[in-house]
Amino acid sequence: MSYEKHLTSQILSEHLVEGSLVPGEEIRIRIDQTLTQDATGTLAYLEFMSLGIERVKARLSVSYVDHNTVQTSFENADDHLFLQDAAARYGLYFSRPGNGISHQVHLERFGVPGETLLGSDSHTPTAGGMGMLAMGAGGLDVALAMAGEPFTMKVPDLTGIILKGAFPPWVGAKDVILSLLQRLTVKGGLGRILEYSGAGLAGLTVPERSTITNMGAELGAWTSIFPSDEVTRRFMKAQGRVEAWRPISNAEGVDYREALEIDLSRLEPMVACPHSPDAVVRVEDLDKIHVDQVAIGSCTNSSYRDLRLAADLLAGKKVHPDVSLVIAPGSRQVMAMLARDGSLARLIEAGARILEVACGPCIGMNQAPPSGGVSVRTFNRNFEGRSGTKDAKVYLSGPQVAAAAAITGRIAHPRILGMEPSVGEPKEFLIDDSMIIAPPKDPSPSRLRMGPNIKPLPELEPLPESLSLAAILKTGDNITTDDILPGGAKILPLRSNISAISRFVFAGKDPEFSVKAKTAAPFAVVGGENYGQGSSREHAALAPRFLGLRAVLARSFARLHRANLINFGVLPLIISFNDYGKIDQGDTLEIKYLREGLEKNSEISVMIPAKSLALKAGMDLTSRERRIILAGGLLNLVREGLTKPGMHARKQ
Ligand code: MIC
Ligand code: SF4
Repeated sequence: MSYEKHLTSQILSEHLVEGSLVPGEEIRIRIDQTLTQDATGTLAYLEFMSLGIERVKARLSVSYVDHNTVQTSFENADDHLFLQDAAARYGLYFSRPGNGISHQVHLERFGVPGETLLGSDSHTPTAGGMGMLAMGAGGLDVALAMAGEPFTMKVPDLTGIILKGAFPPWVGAKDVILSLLQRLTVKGGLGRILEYSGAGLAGLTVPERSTITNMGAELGAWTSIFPSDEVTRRFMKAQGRVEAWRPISNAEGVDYREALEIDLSRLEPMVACPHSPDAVVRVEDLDKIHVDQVAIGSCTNSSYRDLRLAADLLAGKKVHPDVSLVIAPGSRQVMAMLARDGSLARLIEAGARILEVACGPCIGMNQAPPSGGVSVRTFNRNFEGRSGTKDAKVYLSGPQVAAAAAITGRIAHPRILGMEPSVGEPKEFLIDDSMIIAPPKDPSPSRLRMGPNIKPLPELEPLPESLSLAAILKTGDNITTDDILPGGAKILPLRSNISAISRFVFAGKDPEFSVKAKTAAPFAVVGGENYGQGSSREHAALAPRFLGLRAVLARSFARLHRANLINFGVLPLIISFNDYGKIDQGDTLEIKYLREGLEKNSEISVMIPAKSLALKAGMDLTSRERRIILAGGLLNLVREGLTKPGMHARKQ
């Protein structure tokens, strides 16, 4: 495989600061753009401020407010003010609450093909739909990118996804990614970038491509990317930004060591069943399922075209009396266009409940389903309890299946609605950037309002020589960051206050977990495969660390969560299937000569004295990662100016 000729490698080469483009090697790349959203952003700006840098150095940085928009108390409103002030002081664009979901707005107003984007949200790869190399990261990594530091990553393997044919009626972009999830599972993309190519591309608009790259996050992929072509040019022209367009695609004759082909014409409407995005089946294969709620929106499916399609399907009909239909448009641009062309009126007349332009129900920030209820959502995640209702059953689908469910009250093939309306891409989008505040040209130290819930970052201790850890929790496979630190309207407003939010660590599994953890500290958690899948929220690493977490022993880790654990000085140890079986919740684990073992990056011995057992745990850490853990976290290391490879950790 010639790595240099691929789309991804062209972008990586243009941005390479250090290292060589060999899969598995560590490289450092220049980041052109960053984005944050409010739920991860407050911590990211606190981290940025602690670096003591006066102005953002990335070419373009945008701070969005889209998650915590329900203001039942002062916390979220205070966070919004802090973020607005921080943007003005440090030189970022600020997208005000009400302007839209970061990923949708970024596509519309800021994305540039061929550039790199690092965002403190796992769905940052949405911008891969327009040919950006867009990656999710923890807030601290994004803070460093804002400070002008190159981003460190391992060169991922590439998987080619070759698209051919065109969609039959009632099938759309969501069915492409759902069928990939069915084939590859939530672990299928680990360590890989998915590159899309083939004759089928021509029929996919940028928002459709972005639905696919958005949900590449659910495959566990580093990111996903489409070429930038004539379709991309048309999209950017319609957004009034054609001057920022450039073509970028694979060179002639590239091949992939691993490639999958998808014939779009053979796809059928699909749904992901509770409680995992890869529990995918054909709609036709489901028995009759009664639906209580339908939600259309989220960063996956709330482009103008998606919502216009839903409005056209609902036109002249009424929402089924047993169903509550909610609509959350992805951006103010989308909402305004729906209002102007009459789609909004059609949705309202059909009986839809119109929510504000934000993440809303996707993160449990509204519209939790009824107890035991069934919700059909055009979203990307259906993890247990994420909707806010523990026993709800959430199905993920495209807008066609969702509209059919809203009208009929059951999950059914949308062909029962008659003919699929044809909805094209607009030639011109409605452009009004008045809800985006540009940074002042000459920043002067301006005010920085920090409400009482915004607390300083906790100080973290360096790694000790030995650890005696209580294994207070043993989990199964595919534990999500929503399991580790849930979202929802009660907990999300505490994102700026680590001490307060730490009370909710693993609260869905055991409401007393944080109390037990504090008593048992230092402690370890034992996990199965793909530990920490899902969100980029670094709170899921920092809050347990604050309670006393020093090591997670798992069979494998999701990339983003692993990076966040390391950034906060927690050891991600890899154990075998056999050893996983030998550890019980409640065991005490002894690890000796830790610093020495880490400096050598060798396997370390984990003893369970009560069982007279000695297990081997792998580390597979890069030299930079080892230095971060030894220092007790990335901030400690950065403060000492020791982030560059080849530099030695301080002696403690
Ligand atoms: C999510 O979809 O889980 C979130 C909420 O957008 C997260 C970020 C967060 O937890 O703030 C993500 O995907 O990274
Ligand atoms: Fe927001 Fe949901 Fe997208 Fe996360 S997945 S950014 S919560 S809309």
